[in-house]
Formats: sequence, C-alpha cells, structure tokens
Amino acid sequence: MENLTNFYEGLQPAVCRACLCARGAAPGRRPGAELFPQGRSAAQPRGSGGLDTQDPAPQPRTPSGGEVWLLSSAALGHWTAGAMPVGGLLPLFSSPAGGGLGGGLGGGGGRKVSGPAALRLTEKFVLLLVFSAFITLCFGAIFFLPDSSKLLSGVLFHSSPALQPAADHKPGPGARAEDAAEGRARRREEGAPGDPEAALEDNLARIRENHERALREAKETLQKLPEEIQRDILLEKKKVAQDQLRDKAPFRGLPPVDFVPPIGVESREPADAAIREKRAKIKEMMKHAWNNYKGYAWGLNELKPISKGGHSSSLFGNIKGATIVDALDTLFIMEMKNEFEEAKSWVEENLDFNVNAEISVFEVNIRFVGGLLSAYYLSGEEIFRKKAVELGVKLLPAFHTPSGIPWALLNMKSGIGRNWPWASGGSSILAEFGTLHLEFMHLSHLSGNPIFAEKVMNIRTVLNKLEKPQGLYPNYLNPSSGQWGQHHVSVGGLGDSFYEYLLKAWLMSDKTDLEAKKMYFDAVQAIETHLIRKSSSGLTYIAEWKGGLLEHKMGHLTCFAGGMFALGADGAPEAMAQHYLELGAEIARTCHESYNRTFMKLGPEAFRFDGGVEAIATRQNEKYYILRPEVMETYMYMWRLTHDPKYRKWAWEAVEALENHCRVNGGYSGLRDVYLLHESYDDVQQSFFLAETLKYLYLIFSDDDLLPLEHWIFNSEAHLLPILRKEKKEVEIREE
Ligand code: DMJ
Repeated sequence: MENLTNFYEGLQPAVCRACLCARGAAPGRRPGAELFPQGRSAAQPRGSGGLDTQDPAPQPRTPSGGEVWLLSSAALGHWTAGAMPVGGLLPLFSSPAGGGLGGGLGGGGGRKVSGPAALRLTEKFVLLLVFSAFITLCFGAIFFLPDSSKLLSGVLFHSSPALQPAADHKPGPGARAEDAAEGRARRREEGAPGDPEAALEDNLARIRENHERALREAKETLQKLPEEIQRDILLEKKKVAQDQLRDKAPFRGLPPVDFVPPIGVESREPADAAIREKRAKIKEMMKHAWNNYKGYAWGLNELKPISKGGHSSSLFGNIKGATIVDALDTLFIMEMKNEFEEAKSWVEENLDFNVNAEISVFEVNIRFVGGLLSAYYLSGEEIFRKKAVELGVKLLPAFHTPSGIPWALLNMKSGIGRNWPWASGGSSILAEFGTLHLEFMHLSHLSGNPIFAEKVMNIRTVLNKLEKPQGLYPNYLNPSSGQWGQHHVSVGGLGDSFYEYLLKAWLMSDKTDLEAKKMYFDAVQAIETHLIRKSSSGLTYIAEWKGGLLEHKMGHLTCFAGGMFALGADGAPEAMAQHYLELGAEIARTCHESYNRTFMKLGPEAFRFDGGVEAIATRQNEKYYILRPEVMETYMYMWRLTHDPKYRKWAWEAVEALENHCRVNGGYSGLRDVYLLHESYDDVQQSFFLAETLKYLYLIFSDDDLLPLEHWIFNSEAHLLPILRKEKKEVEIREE
C-alpha cells in the first residue's frame, strides 16, 4: 500500500473516461430500463412508504436526459405532500410543457408559498439536503464506473480458474445489485470472449445497478420526516463532538508494566557454514545501508544513495527519522548494538510528533507506531512505549468521521483529516484503515486505555454490517456514508494488508479473535473464486477485480499473499490446510518467475498475464523495482513452513541481484527498469529496505528459533508484535 501515487499514476484520466461513459450511456438506455421507472413495478406494493406513495400524475421530462429528474420529482413529491414548499426553487428543472417540477410538486398538495424567502430556516436546510442528495445521485454514479479502457482486456483474456469454487460457495449476503452482477459475470465467462456489445451491455447494466442502489439509499433517507433528519444530524454532530472531547482529554500517564523478556531474540549462529556466511553477508548489507544513511541523511526520513543526501516523502509530513525508527528492530535482531543505541538516542532526543503537516495515517502507523512498539517489545526501553502511545494519541482525530472509518490523511497539529483527492468518491482506502488493527490493539494493551482498541473494533463493526459484492471487499469505503465506493477489489495495492491483518489479528489474539478468523477465511474463499486464476503455462496469479471484470495483472505488492496463505493454512479446516500451503507455494513460484524473467533478476512493480505474456511487465511505468520486500516475505514464510531449500536458493538469487544492481557507494538504490541491461537508478533507499527486505532475508538464513512464528507476528512493515496470550499476558498492566 505504499507509494500510492505510483499506483495511481494516470488515475485522473481514468476518472474522466468514466465521466464520459456515464454521460454517453444515458441516451442509449433501453426503454423500460429507466433509472427510476415511471410506472410502479409489480413488486412494489402501493402505500408501502416508498418514494412514490404520494407520486402525482406523469412526471415532466426534459428533452434530454429527463428521466434523471424522475427521481427528483418522485422524491420531492413525498416532501411536498408532507410539508415542503419547493416550487420557487425549481425553475432550472422546468419541462418544456411549463409544468416543471415546481408545478408538479405544487400540485401535489404541498403548502402554498410565494417563494424561497417565505421558507423557514429549517425548511431551507432540509431543501438544501434534498438538493445535495440529487446532485450526489446524478453525478456520484460516475464514480462507480470501472476504468473503461480495461473493459475489453478483461473480456478478451483467456484464463481458467486456478481452483474450482468450493461446492458450497455462496455469494455475499443478500445483495440485490450484486446478484445481478454475479449473473453478468457468469454470462461473460460463458459468452463469446471479446464481444464488445456484451461488454457495453454489461457496463450499462452496472451503471443501472449502481444508480438503483444509490436511489434505494436516498429513498430511505427521504422517507424520514424533516424532524427525524434534523435529529439524526444533531445526534451525529454530538457524537463527533463527544469523540473529539474524549480524545482530547488529557491522557492519563502510562501505567507501569512488567516487562517480560522477549522470546527467541538471541541469535544463534546457523550450524551450516555456508548458511552462516550468507547470513553474515546480509548483515553486512544492513551495515552498508545504515552507515550511508547515517553519513548522508542522519535524522532525515530516507537516503538518496546516488546524490548522497536526504530524501523526504510527503507520507510522513514533517515527522523525521523514518529510516531510524523503521530500522530499530532489524538492528536489534542483527545484534548491531551500537547502532541500536545511537538510534535510540536519536528517538529520545529528536523524534517529535508536534508537527504542523499532513501525514498518511497508514504509513505513520505501520512504520512509526509499529517500529516503536517493536523496539519496545524487543528491548524493554520505556522511551519506545512512551513515544508509541504519544503518537497513537496524535492519530486519534483521524477517526472523527461519521462512521468512525478514519481519514487517510491527518494534519497532526490541527487534527483535521481528509482523504486522498484521487480516491473514488472521497473514500478511505481498505488497505489503509484496515491496517491499523494490530498496532492499535497493542497501544491499548501498553497504555491501559481501551480507546485504541475501540477505534479499530468499530472499523470491523462497520465492515461487518455492509453487504459485500460476491463476498469481496471493495478497496473504497466512504467515511461519511459508511458505504462502499467504486467496486475495485485487489489483494495488491489498496487492499493487501487488510487481509493480512485479519489473519494476524486472529493469530495475535492467541487464536481467540474468532470473528477475525472467520472474516479472513470468508474473504480468502471469495478471492479464490473470483480473483485467482492460472495462466496457460500453469502459473497461479491473483488478478484485480473491477465490478466483475478481471484485470489480469499482479503487483509486486500482491506477492506478500503467498506467505499469508501459507501462514493461514494452520487455521483452515483440516481438509483445506494443505491446499492453502500449496496455494502459498504457487504464488511464491509465480513471483519468483516475475524476478527470473527480468534482466536484473529483480521483480517489476507489476506484471501481466495477457496479450501473450506471463509474469512480465508490459507497461513502462510498471517496470521499476524500489527495493520492495514482498517476495522475500513470502520466501521467508515458505521457508519456515516447508523447509524446501528452493526458498533459500531463490532468496540468495535476490541477494546477488541486489548486490549486482542496487548496491552503490552511497547505499542501495531502486531501479527504474529491471529489464534494461544497465541500471537506471531512482536514487532512493526506501526505509522499508532496512525494516523489511533485509530482515526477511536475514531470517531466511537463520534458524527457526530466531523469532519463532508461534510467539511473534510481523506487522505490515515487518515490525514485531508479540502474541497476546489469553491466560498469561506477556505484559501485565497494573491499573493505577
Ligand atoms: C511497506 O511499506 C509495507 O509492507 C506496506 O504494507 C506495503 N508495502 C511497503 C513496501 O513495499
């Protein structure tokens, strides 16, 4: 989920294509397929309290796109019949016949008024609400559209499901529009590939479904009396204000804790001399990365290894020292004691969160909160616990949204949050708000304050209440409405670590969090059915899903999933355990292929399985490698869980490639194109190279008793969190 700007290069044009598509779609709509049919449908009982219970005679239609206003008229009919005067506000929408909505509504039996000036303040307010709803409905639908350029590629590509859906697989709970989507997807799989008419029809049907869903939601709101709406608004305001007060209340000092020495941190030398040597080499790589950071960028976020200076990413606002905090636990487990001490001193003296800048809540959480927690659990140094909790408190205002789904971005000083401007319909991102759980549970554990746990448990409550298309979790969720945005599903960027955290929440709770376990296995089942495919030469890959269409692309980020499937195997029903281990192995093989098919032997950012290629990047902007860890992460889990020597072999190939192509005098640099014969450096040594890539490599060449998986969980940035034992807590909190 890192480097979101990279994933979303070109997103803006995609949105604009979607706009065009939405506009173009309306005139072509088939008769009888209006967004809101004029006639009452047979299934809709009269007088059931629906929008049309007071619907007067025929709706006015404007010459172009008049059907859009059918909603307006019908919806407003309800208001006018009840109490609302609107005629004076509606000249814009008048029909050529002169009736216009105002006329129609006036005739509907509403109170007669002369114009807006006569409206009471509350009435104006409610009217404003109604109009906002229309605007949202009419224009908001464009955000549901998939990237139209992807439509045909999804239809044209031939692939077969990697695994047959389980016989008892059921679609997500009772979704109406989603049921139709499933039908479409099935028809598409059965129908002639590449039929553009079918694709167009599908697209129109999807637009219709999204409109219908939005209409249903608006209908529910409009059915309420103005007083009820006002009361809801007041309640909502009160709740947000109470939350703010509660979070601002002075944080009681940290309770004393009994620190229990961590399990499995003494590093025994591997018995095998060759493995010992390899491990020593990886430690030397860490020294090279650290020393150069220290020499050229100390205290700044990251190192520019070619230009030998500091690199600042906007993800951290002006919080400093990302590399220091990210590297702490790696330094500790590699027994680089002096370096760990100098990093600790820097944290004590310089790490400051009182910054007037906007940060990414997700990135700051996984790197800074995660790094500090991990350093605390390994070393027992109080400063890390104190700083982690201090930062956790600073992040709390991000949760001040109507649904409690946090904002993506937060100004650390003002506490004002917002979402990424490119995110569908102002949504928060699944992989961002879904990757707070582990750290926040530990923050509550170490602070004695339940507020952190409450915040992340509420995210889960919101998610559990929502219908999931095909049982899948879309990447976008609007924090105000608590509803999904665009139906784009990915196990890579934007979705990835949400799934990882479900599994790890269960493991970290000493397997007591059965809700997380169920959510994880349900999600994985849906992913297998709808996203996992096998290429013609037999490589298993995880595609991306856009409203039922597959994009046959897999990101480097998605490669973490091999390790996740294997790690989860143990918790699966007995008959499925072997299957998940094999699935992990297959993903590992595919990701290894993506490395092996490049000149540099390092994997591209994304690789495709269409247009006659397999596991190869075909677009220039997907050919880069930024020292990412996900493939090493999967090798580490596969090694630990199977001891198949090929994982050490593949890991060593990657070490050699890093040394040959990424190592420079000033540290390690990412590459712009892994298919070129000569290196083109991006001049950034990412902090996760020290936190993750080198740590996973080191563990692959260590014995299993270094950080045993039965005792530790790795957060999404490879920071270590101990399992919270159900009977005997490793850290007991004494309430003051
Ligand atoms: C890391 O910052 C984390 O692993 C994150 O979850 C996604 N990936 C980057 C590194 O690729």
